[in-house]
Amino acid sequence: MPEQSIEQLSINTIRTLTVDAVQAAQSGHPGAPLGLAPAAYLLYTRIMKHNPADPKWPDRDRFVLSAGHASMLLYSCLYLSGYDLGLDDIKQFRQLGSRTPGHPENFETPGVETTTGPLGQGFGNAVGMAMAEKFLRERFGDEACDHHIFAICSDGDLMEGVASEAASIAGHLKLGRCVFLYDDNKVTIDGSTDLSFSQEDVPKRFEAYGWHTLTVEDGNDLEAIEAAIRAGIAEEGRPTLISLKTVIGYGSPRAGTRNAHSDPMPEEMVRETKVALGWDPDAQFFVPEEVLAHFDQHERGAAAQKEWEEHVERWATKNVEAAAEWHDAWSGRPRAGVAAALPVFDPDPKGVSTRVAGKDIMQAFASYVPTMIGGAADLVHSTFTEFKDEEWYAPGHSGRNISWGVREHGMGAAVNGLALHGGIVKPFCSTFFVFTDYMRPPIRLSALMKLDCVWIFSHDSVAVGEDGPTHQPIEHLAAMRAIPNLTVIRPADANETAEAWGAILEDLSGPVCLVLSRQNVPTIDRAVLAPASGLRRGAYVLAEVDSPDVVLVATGAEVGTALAASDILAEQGVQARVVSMPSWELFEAQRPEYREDVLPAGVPKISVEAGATFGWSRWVDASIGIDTFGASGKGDKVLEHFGISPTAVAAHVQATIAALAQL
Ligand SMILES: Cc1ncc(C[n+]2csc(CCOP(=O)(O)OP(=O)(O)O)c2C)c(N)n1
Ligand SMILES: [Mg+2]
Repeated sequence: MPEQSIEQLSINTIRTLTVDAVQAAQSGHPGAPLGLAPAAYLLYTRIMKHNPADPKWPDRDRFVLSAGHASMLLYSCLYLSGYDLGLDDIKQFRQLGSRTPGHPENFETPGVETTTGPLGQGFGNAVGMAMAEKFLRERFGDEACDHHIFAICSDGDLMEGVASEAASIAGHLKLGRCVFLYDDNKVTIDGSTDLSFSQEDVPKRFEAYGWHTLTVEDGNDLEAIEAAIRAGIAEEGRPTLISLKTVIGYGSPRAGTRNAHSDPMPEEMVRETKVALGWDPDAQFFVPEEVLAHFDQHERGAAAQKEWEEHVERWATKNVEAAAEWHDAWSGRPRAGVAAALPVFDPDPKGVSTRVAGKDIMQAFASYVPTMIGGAADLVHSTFTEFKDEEWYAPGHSGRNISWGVREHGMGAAVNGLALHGGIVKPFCSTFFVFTDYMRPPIRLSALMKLDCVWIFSHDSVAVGEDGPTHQPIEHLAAMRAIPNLTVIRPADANETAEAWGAILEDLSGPVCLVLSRQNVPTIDRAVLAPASGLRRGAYVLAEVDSPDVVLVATGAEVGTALAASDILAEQGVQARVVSMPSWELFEAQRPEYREDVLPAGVPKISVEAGATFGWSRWVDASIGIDTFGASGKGDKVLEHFGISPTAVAAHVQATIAALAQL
């Protein structure tokens, strides 16, 4: 091998490992890692505070590779830094069951902070992480929390709207701990960015968001890159975006072209690339000894962590109460006794909407989760997801109530970042249920990553009323239930809402989608009917009869409708058991005997839900629902129009029993 500086040798090791891994897999994305290797080398060896021996210590710097397709850049750096990832893992790149999957997965690979790949999401995650860092630093002090969020994002990341939303709120909040590198290589999959991204001046756009922007003209200029990153770190009052001009596929014959992005190279081209990088063309997965020694971060990382541990210990002895709270925060759980603090609502036929009940419940548990933060996408006066008497999360001071602005997609990605960071217990956000459409990508990723996010939605059916079909969810329950790992809960009344929160805080891990009504629903008399604690089993017999002719299975507001329909049916000589089924997922997790008890075979079962009937055939024989778009009008009139009223349900049930008997 020709002489190279140790820096250059290290950078070229990242590059050649990438080329060999992609070659072995015959798939992957070598282009970005070839261009970005110098920047990543600097971050991992000179800039970031990180410890390969303990990838989870709280005060580490976070690194997000938003352009997740460049995963080999990250895997190479983690391996070379000394994380628990070996050369054999690199050789298994993209193979089934390996710890080096196609895109980075935070649950597969030590040192990967977040799952990335859907462009723009990582950017939003990184902003959320910076929000978490700021909250914790301002609450506990910089002896406990004092770190940075570094991210690499690509052209595709910055074309996606979600990154714009997240950048806008990051600018507003003056998140000075963000230092993002924009891989300005002017190429995306289909060709030059001139095809679709020619007029936009990215730095100017970010300046307009309130960011500090810098440009580095040469992605191989280590001094210039390091100086820019350090200038970003020094800028405490604004997030920093560094436009780093790189060459996609650097070193390969395809450098600078679209083909460099992901196409596997012919063998001869691989050899040419290695020669251009000063490598032996016959060497595969070659890692020079001196690079391993130079790149290894155990010593530096252990020293950084030790320094922090000493700080935090000193701080904890002086601040016993805050230290206990800090400990709770990182446990991810509420303080003991939260269940007893939850309110019990008196029976009331007029009742209260589950969103308003939710407001009272949140105040009751607020002090048990002092680092729970969240808010709404400009709808807090409708969804009521705020902690009363707590301050806003603002540039100078991080209160617990976040005004996300009208940015559902960015909000979702940032909430994932809050959860990924740690220290924030059960972060949440809210909007109208119909706008899950604007948030599906982050909700899906929260489920993939099993993050403890609480996704709260109000205005959960056509009962929204006058705002009409654009605002009336129809297929949304079905869409949320279709996401694996996501627990969807639609409580029937105020007490089920309290139980839902109890389950979220005490029992459940992973994301929860809490679906609440706009309209009042009767608060069920639990002295007469079954207790609301049945919610924790997903479905339970709410109103029993001697010998059921039919079982009505309802969710949310329609539980009240089903109860009223069962009274009408009783007068007509039909005995209807009413089952409240707030959560399919929780019910699914019960023993088969319990499920059989609640939904017995041999008795006709009919679902009642003001939404698409899609999927209900899994549980019932027939469904009463709404399989068209809604209509504008008074909420109760619209419900009636769609057959969701006690009389209409009773008539429908009679007809269904008759039809089923014919079969
Ligand atoms: C939301 C989303 N849409 C599409 C893709 C597929 N995709 C992967 S990379 C990419 C664009 C590549 O361009 P760039 O982001 O500039 O990365 P580079 O080619 O420079 O590495 C696309 C469209 C994706 N991963 N996520
Ligand atoms: Mg690009």
